[in-house]
Amino acid sequence: MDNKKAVKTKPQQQENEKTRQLSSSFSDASGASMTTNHGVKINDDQNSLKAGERGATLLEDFILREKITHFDHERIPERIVHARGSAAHGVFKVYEDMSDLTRAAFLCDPGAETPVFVRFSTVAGSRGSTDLARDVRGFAVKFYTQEGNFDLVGNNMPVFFIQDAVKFPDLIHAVKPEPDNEMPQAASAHDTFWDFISQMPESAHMVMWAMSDRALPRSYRMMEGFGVHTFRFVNAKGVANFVKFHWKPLLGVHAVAWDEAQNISGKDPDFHRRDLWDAIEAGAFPEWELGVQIVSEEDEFKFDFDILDPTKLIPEELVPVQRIGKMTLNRNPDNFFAETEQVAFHVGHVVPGIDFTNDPLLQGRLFSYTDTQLIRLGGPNFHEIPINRSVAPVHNNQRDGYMRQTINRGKTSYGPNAIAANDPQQVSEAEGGFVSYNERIDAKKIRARSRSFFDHFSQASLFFNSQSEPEKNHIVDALSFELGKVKMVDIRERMLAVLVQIDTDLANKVAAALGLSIPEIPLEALNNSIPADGDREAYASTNPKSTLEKSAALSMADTIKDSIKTRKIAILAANGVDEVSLSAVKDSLVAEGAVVHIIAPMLGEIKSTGKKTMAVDESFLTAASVLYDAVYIPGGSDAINVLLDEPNAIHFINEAFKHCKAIAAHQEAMPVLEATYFAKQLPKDKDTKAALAAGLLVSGDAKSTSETFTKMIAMHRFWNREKPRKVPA
Ligand code: HDE
Repeated sequence: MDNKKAVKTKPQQQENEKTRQLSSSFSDASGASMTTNHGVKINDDQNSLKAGERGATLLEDFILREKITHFDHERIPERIVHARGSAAHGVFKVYEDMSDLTRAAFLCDPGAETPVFVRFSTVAGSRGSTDLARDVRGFAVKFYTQEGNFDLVGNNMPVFFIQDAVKFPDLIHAVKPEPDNEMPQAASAHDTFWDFISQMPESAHMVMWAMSDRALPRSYRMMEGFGVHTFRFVNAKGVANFVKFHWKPLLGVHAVAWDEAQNISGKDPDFHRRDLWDAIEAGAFPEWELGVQIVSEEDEFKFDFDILDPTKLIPEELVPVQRIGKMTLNRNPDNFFAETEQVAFHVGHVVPGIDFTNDPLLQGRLFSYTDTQLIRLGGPNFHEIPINRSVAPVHNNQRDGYMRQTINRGKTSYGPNAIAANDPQQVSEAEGGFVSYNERIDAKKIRARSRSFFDHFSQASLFFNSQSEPEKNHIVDALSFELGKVKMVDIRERMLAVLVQIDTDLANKVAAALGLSIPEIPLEALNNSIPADGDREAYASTNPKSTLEKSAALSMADTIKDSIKTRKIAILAANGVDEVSLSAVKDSLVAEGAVVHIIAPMLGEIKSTGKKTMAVDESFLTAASVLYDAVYIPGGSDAINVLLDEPNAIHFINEAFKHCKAIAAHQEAMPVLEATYFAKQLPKDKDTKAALAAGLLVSGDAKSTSETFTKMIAMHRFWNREKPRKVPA
C-alpha cells in the first residue's frame, strides 16, 4: 500500500475507529510511479509490444496481458436483490445505558461511539437502474462494535410481502423483469408480479405500503428504516424481551409524486445517490434516531396478530417507540466498488445481547446471506475485505480458501490442541462469549403455517385507513397505474377481489380506473399458496377487524416539517434581474441551510439591474423542475421579459405547480405567473395565511417573502392542488 502519508481526508468529513482501520488499505497515487501488479515500474502505458511499428502484438507483452486480464474481470455478479445501492460511513451513539434490556456493549455505554457503514438500495432493479423506481428501499446498517459486527439489515417499510422464506425466490422471480424478454426493468408494474401477488393474500399489507408514497422517497435521508422482524434483546441476567427496531429520520419522512419520480428517472437516474453524496460533502450530515419497541415475553400473545408474523407491525399506539440513540452519516466512501459494492451484510451477524426469534422469514434469511456472498464475493474469505472486517480482533481455526489475506502463523488450526495451549480460547459468557437464548422448544417436526398468521387483511386496512386523503388518492393512482400495465385481465380482476377485502372504496376506485367490476371471489379461493394436500378452507384468510381504527404513525402527513435544511431551491433569472429581490431571498434560504441554484437561459453569468454579475448554476437545458423542492422568481422587468420568452421557464414553473411545490415570486414577476396554466388559481389575498394555504406567494417585500417562503418549503408539498386534477407541463 504505497503512499500512505499522501492520503487526503476531506476536511469536513469525520474519522472513526473503522476509518482508521480502513486507512491501512487506502491507496493514493499522487506523486507515485505507475507499476505492474508485481511492482515493476512501467515505462510505456500507451503502446503495446509489437513486432515492428506496424507489426503484430506480441504475446510476450506481460504489461498488456496483465492490464487486459484485470479489466476483463473487473465485474462481480450484482446482488440478486438490492443490486442498486449507495452507502456512507458514520457513527452511532446510544443516549442512555440500556443494560436493563440488553447486554450488547455498544448499547450500554453512552460514551461509546460505534462506527457504522450504511447501504441504502432499491430491491428489484439492476445495478444501473434508476433510483426513483417505485420500490421498497433497503436500509442496511453495519455496526462495527467492540464485540464484533452487528448488521441490522432492514427496509424502509416495516413489513414484508411473504411470511415464509421458502416463498422468497418466487416473489423475486415474479417482480424481476420477465424471463422471456427481460422487461420491465426496475418495475413491479407487470403481469408476473401481480399474478403472484393476487394469489398471495399474505402480501396485502405490504402491497399497500409499496403502492403508497413510501415507495417514492424524496431522499434516503428522509426515510424511516425498520428491522421488520421481531428480534430479542437479552440482558446480562439472561432475561429476554422482544424488540422491533426503527430508524426515525430527523429531517422527517418525505416523498415525491409519481409523475415526478418518472421524470427524475430520466433527468437524473442517480437522484438519491447524488443527494446522499452531496449532503455529506456539504457537511449536512444525515441523522436518524434508533427506536425500539419492547414487548415482554409474558405479552407475546396479547395482540390480535402474531408478533412472529413479518407481515404485521406493532402499532405505535399499542407499544410506543423509545428513541435510544442517534446515527450520523458523516463520511462518503472513498471507493464505490471497494466499499459499497463489496460490503456484505448478514442478518445473522449479531452480538451478545441481541438474538433471533422464530419468525420463519428471519430464519430463512439466516441461511441466505452467507450463501450469497460465497459466489458474489468469490469465496469464504469475504469477511477479510476491508469494509467487512470487524474492528474486534478475529481469531479462529478457519483457514485457506480463495483470496485468503490473513497469514496465520503456527502449526495448529484445530482445537483442542496442546501445541498452542488451546489457542484461540473459547470465552465464558461472563467475559463476553455469545450464548444463544435458551428458548424452550417442544414441538413436532412439521411443514405448516400457524393459524395465527392467517389474518391477511386487517393491518392492510389499518394502513389504508390511517392515510390522509392525498395519500389515499396516491395509493388508488398507483394501483390503477400498476394494474393498468398488467395485460391479462383476469389478473387485474383477481387483484380487485383482494383489494375489496382491504377497503371497498379503494377497490371501487381502482376498478373504475381499470373499467372493470369487482368479481366476487370467496376468501378460500383467494389464496392459491397452499400445499398439494392442503385444505383450502383451512388456508383461507381469516378476516377480523383491526382493534385500532387508525395509527397516526403510518401516515406521512404529520411528519416533521420544521426545516428547509438541504432542500434544493431554484431561482429562475436572466440578465436584468433585480439584484435585491434575488440576493435577499437567496441569502436567507442559504442561511437556513437550503441549497440554492440560479437557473438562467444560458450557462455562464448574468448581469443584474445594478450591473452586478452573478454565476449561473444551471441552464434550463441542464436543470429540471423535478430536481428541485421549490421555485422563486425575483423581479427585474428585463429578466421577466426574457423568462416570458423562454418556454422552458414557464414549463419549469408549471411543473413545480403540478408537483405541488412551494412557488414564490416578486410582484414584478407576476406576468410570468400569469403565463402559467395555474394563473387563475393564484390566491386573491396576498397575506401570509393565503400563501401558506396555497403554497403560492407573490410579494414585493424581500424580508417577508423569505420568511413565508421558508415556511412554505418546510411544508414540503401542497397536495390540495391535486384536487382539480388538471394536467399541465
Ligand atoms: Fe434480503 N437479501 N432476503 N431482505 N436484503 C439480500 O444478500 C433474502 C429480506 C435486505 O445493502 C441478499 O448480500 C432472503 C427482508 C437488504 O447489501 C440475499 C429473504 C428484508 C439487502 C437476500 C430476504 C431484507 C438484502 C442479496 C427472505 C428486510 C441489501 C445480496 C427469507 C428486513 C443489503 C446480499 C445490502 C440483500 C436474501 C428478505 C433486506 C440474496 C432469502 C424481509 C436491505 O442474501
